[in-house]
Amino acid sequence: MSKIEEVKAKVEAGKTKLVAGLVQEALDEGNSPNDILQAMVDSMGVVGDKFSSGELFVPEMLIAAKAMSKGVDVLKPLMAGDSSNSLGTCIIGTVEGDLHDIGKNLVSMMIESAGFNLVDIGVDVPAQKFVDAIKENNNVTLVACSGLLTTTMPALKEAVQTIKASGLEGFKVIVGGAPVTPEFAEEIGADGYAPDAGSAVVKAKELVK
Ligand code: B1M
Repeated sequence: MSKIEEVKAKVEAGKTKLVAGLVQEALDEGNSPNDILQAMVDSMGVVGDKFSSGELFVPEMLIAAKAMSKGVDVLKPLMAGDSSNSLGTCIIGTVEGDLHDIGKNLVSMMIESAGFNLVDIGVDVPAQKFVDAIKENNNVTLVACSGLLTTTMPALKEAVQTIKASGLEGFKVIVGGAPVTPEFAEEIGADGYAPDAGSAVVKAKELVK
């Protein structure tokens, strides 16, 4: 088994203590951070499928997520890019009722690398908290709302509409997460949508330029 396959297997199995070391070994073998990251994202897909089919339960999903986070911590410094913060401040959070944060954290990592000052307001974020964060931070140019559950799509809508109704200006709102579609993003009044962390950066730069 290659190191990258080992990383994948240990994330799936939720081996929290082993993943960071294996990610480092995979890097030492010459694998790129992107390939290792993709392997871990694939693992979460497998975990999700096993959850859907009743093979795994919430605690196993949680521990796999923790294992992946340990691996991402090792990759984060290697994916750092422009630290000038020249693109302004980005407020990011997962919407109310939703505890999923791996996707948000990956989007955060990429957006920060692109040159934004990143303010992560966490998970289960009520709509008004996005507005408060915009008021509390300087030079906010982007607000990013993540949602992973079909049941929290209404919360995504509420977040975007509350932000838009606040009367605050000078920023764009981008949404994303597995159940979100470009049509839904448009329908709820978001300025942009991205299907993954890589395209979130492209869209973020396009929106604030
Ligand atoms: Co949950 N979960 N989960 N879960 N979980 C999913 C999402 C699910 C698809 C699993 C399944 O059934 N196959 C399913 C949702 C079904 C649906 O709504 N259609 C589900 C469910 C049902 C639930 C619970 C309801 C289970 C229960 O309690 N019965 C519960 C809800 C809790 C809550 O939030 N209130 C729950 C709980 C959990 C854990 C807490 C155990 C854990 C999360 C831990 C954590 O995040 N710290 C968990 C996990 C780990 C998953 C899966 C397995 C993995 C999620 C993940 O991290 N993926 C997931 C199955 C799956 O994804 N296939 C599942 C990897 C990550 C990199 O991808 O988050 O999609 P993702 O992010 C991507 C893109 O979506 C996009 O870019 C990211 C990177 O490319 N993106 C954006 C995300 N945000 C973006 C924002 C943007 C742009 C792009 O702009 C702002």
